[in-house]
Amino acid sequence: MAKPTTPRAASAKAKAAAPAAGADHNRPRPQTPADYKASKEELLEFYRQMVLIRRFEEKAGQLYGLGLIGGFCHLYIGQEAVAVGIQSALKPGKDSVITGYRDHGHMLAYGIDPNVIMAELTGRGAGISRGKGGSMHMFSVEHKFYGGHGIVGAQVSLGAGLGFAHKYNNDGGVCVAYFGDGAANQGQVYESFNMAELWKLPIIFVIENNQYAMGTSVNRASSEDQLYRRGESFRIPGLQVDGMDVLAVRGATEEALKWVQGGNGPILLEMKTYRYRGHSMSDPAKYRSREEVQAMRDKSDPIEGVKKYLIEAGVSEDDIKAIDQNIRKIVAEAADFAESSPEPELHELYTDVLVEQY
Ligand SMILES: Cc1ncc(C[n+]2csc(CCOP(=O)(O)OP(=O)(O)O)c2C)c(N)n1
Ligand SMILES: [Mg+2]
Repeated sequence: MAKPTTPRAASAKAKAAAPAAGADHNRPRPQTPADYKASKEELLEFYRQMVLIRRFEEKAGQLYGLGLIGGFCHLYIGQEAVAVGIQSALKPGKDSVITGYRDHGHMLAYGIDPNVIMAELTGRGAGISRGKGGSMHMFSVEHKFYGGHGIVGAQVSLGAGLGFAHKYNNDGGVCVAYFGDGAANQGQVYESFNMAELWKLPIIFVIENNQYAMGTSVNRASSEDQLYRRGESFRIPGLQVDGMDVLAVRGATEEALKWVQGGNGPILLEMKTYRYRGHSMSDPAKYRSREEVQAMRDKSDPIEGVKKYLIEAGVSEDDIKAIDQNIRKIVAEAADFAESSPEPELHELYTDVLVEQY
């Protein structure tokens, strides 16, 4: 079994890719980002959002076990700092986001109501996709959140389209297209890279490198496992970031936004992160040891990391506990709502399946 490197060991917070051999050394490069300097209030908000994602996902896992959630369900536990750090730098209603099927955490980080996300998971009419999308197919046009996609890598091409729309409409927005380390080996990703750079589209490609694609470690599946270099042959610069540290994530996002908004075209962020749970709810867990997962939890947990920052900023343990209790209440209410609200009516079977826009 190939042993993945830990996010912290692999990068000193963030590093920029060296230009590839033979590259044009005169062209500008993004700066190596610094960690974001958060105020106490911002740290509290990061903590609140990350704990919300963690507790929400734990509850979703429980509801799945009880048979209340059907179909697929991919939990985001361990990766919270990525969505929270990036979303915090975006302009709500202006910038757009698209991701794969591991999408609940992204929606929560976007401030979408936990009740309607949980109700979608349980297939209820009050769910964000009216109970017909489920875990992998959630959207909120209002929040410019464009899903939720089950085809590995497909969202990257769709994201390039969103980037194109921002440019075409000259609306000043930026698209963030998330995908996994496994998706990084899909062909359409590179077709999208080519067009995005050629047309200087305002898009940030974010690889959430959680070290595994289902049961295959990135080192086993990738000839170039330093994924932040993957855009270089298209002249897309890359940054590798400690995705377990929300301040490193936010700092890199600031740099990426500066790059894209400066008219330089796309940029690639590789977030080194880790998922604690199985790929989906059925996972034989034979491809890594318990010790590996435990070591990551002990050394690099993103929530414990923010807690440390909070304590350094003078926030008391009691204040932190009060946030934890409040989040437990919000999640319990979301679960109650999701269990008690009705399933969609039969006559709704064919409604809202296709949105026609001309
Ligand atoms: C085109 C396509 N091929 C294969 C699958 C099956 N599949 C679903 S998830 C997955 C692994 C993807 O891993 P990664 O991109 O690292 O994302 P992660 O699950 O780690 O978030 C695969 C192979 C799929 N859904 N779509
Ligand atoms: Mg992965």
